Amino acid sequence: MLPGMSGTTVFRVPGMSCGHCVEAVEDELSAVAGVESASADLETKLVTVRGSALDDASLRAAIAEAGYEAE
Ligand SMILES: [Cu+2]
Repeated sequence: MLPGMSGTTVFRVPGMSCGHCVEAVEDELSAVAGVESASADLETKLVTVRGSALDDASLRAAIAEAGYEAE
């Protein structure tokens, strides 16, 4: 991996309301290419995605696939 290619992206997903929402979002994001970890926080509604060469559109599409919208 090239230096500088690894990073963190944070999305706000206000529609998450319970643990199942969190799991659904994390599961979909984990399946995206380059994603090393995806962690959603129910209280802050923030989803933190870590990985390499993350593609913003792909991550947003995964969140949409889970049934939610990233702000
Ligand atoms: Cu829920």
